[in-house]
Amino acid sequence: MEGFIAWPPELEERYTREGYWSDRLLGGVLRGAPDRVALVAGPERLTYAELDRRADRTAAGFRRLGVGRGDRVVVQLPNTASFVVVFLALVRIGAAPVLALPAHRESEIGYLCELSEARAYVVPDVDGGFDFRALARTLRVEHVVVDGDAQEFAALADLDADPADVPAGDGPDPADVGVFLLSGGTTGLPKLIPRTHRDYVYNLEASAEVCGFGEDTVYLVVLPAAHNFALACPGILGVFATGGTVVLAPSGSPDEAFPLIERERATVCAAVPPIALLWLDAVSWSDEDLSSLELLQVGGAKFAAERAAQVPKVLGCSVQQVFGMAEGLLNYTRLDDPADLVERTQGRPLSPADEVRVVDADGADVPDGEVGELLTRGPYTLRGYYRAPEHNARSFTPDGFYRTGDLVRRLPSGHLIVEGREKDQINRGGDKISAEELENHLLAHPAVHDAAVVGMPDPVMGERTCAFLILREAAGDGAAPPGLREVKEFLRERGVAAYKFPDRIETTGAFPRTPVGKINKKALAARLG
Ligand code: J2J
Repeated sequence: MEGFIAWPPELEERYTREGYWSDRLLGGVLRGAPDRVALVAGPERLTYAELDRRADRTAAGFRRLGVGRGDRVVVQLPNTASFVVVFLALVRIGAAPVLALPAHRESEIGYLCELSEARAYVVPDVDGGFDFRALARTLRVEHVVVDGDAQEFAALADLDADPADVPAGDGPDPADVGVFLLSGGTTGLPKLIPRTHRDYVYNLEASAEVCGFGEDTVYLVVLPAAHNFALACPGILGVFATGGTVVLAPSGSPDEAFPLIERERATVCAAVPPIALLWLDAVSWSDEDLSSLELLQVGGAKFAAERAAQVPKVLGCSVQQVFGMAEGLLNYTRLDDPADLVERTQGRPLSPADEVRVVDADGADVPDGEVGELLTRGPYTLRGYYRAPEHNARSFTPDGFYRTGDLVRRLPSGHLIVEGREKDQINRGGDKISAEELENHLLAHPAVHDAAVVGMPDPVMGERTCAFLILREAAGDGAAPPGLREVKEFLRERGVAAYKFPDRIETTGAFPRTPVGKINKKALAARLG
C-alpha cells in the first residue's frame, strides 16, 4: 500500500522465523466455541457462531458495494455490536477500518476521509445527542453507511448478503495493513497509524497471554472500542482469540458499568485513571456486587502509586498498569510482579523482541535509573505514519526507532516509570490533545493574535488544558474579548471534538521565549501555579 512503510526485510525474516509473526489474520480471531457467548451489547447476546455469521454477511454486503482489499473505510461507531460486526467484516475482506472516536467531528473526520481517501464512512444515526448523518452530509465519500435510520444513506442492516451470492474478492495478506489507528498527535493534523494483520495479531495474542485471558474471561469494555487499549491490549480482539466473552458498556460511569459487572459477572476491565479513581470512590455509595472482578487494567495516563495500591483493598481485585501507545509498544506490569513494581511502575515491554532505548537530548543512552526519552522498535511498533514523510523524518531515528516523546526511567528489571513528556501534547485523563492542532484552531478566531496551549495539573484528570491567548488590538468596534464560553462555541462551530476544548483561557500581552525564540511553555505553565 502506497504511503505505508514496511519493516526492513531482515527484521521481517527474523520476526517470522522467531514466531512473532504468523499468517493468522485479524478476520480469523473468533476462536471461541460456536455456542459460547462472544458478545453482550445492550439487549443483544451473540454466540461465536452468530457473530461469525453476521460478520460474514456484512462482509459480503460491503463487497457488494464494491469495497474490497486495500480500501479504507472510516468507522465511527460507539460501543455497540455493530462496531464489532463492521470491524470484523472489513478486516475479513481486506478493507482497513480507519478507527475514529465517537467524539470526533467535521474537523477530524473530514481530514481522515481525505487523507485515507476513504471509500466509505460508517456511523450511527444519532449518538450522544449528535446527528452523524448531518456530519456525513459535509463530506465527500462515495458510501455513507448508517447504523439505524439511514435517511438518504445506506442502512447498515441492508448491508447484509449471503456470501455465496457475492463473488469472493481477494482476501488480505498477513503483511497487509489491517487497520488504521489514530495517533494522539503532536502536530497540526492527526496522524494515521497503519497496523498490519500480522503485527496486530501478535499484539493481541501476546497481550492475551500476558494478561491470562481465557475461556472464563468476561471482559467489560468501558473505553471507546475504537481505542487500541480496549480493542487489542488484549481488549475485545484478545478475548475473541481466547474464547471469552466481551461485554460492551456505553461508558465507564459507575451507573452503567457496575450493574453490568454484577449481571454479567465481569472478570476484567481496562480503564483510564479518571475512571479508576471514580470507581474507587463509587464503591462506597453503590451496592452492586463487584466480587467477580479479578483484574483492573489502568493505563493511558499516569496512575499514581498510592491509587494503584488502593485498588485491591477497595475494589477487591488485582491491578495492572499498562503504558501503551497506538503506535505499538505495550508495557504491562505482570500478574505475578511484586506489589511494589505493580504500584510504582508502568510495566515492562510485552515482547522479548521489543527494543527499548532511553536516551538523553543528544541521543546517547542513559544508565538505568536516569530519566531520558523512550525510543523503541519491535515486531508490533510502526516504522512510519501513513502518508507523512516529513513528520516521519522527525519521529523516527535513521535506524527505525520510534521517538515516543515520553520521558521514562528504566529499572534493572526492565520496568519503566513514566516521568513526563517531551512532546507538545496534553494528556487529559488519557485523551490526547495536540497543542499545535488546538493552537491552529484558536488562531483562526478573528480576535486572537497568537495562542499557546499548555497542560495544567489536575487531581482527577492528571492534566487539563489551558490556552494562553494574545488578543488583537481592540478593533475599535467595542467587541468584548472572547471568554471561555465563546471560545468553546467557536471551536464547536469549527467541528472540533469537545475533549480538545480548553478548560481555561488566560490572556496575556506576550509569551515568554526560549533562547532560540520558541514559546517557553514551561514558563507559561508555571504562571498557572
Ligand atoms: C503514563 N502515560 C501513559 C501510562 C499511555 C494501552 C494503554 C494506553 C494506551 C494509550 C494504549 C500511560 N502512564 N500508563 O494505546 O494500548 C501516554 C504516553 C503514550 C501515550 C499513548 C494501550 N499509558 N500513556 O494511551 O496512543 O504518553 O495509547 O505515549 O492514546 O499515552 O497514547 P495512546
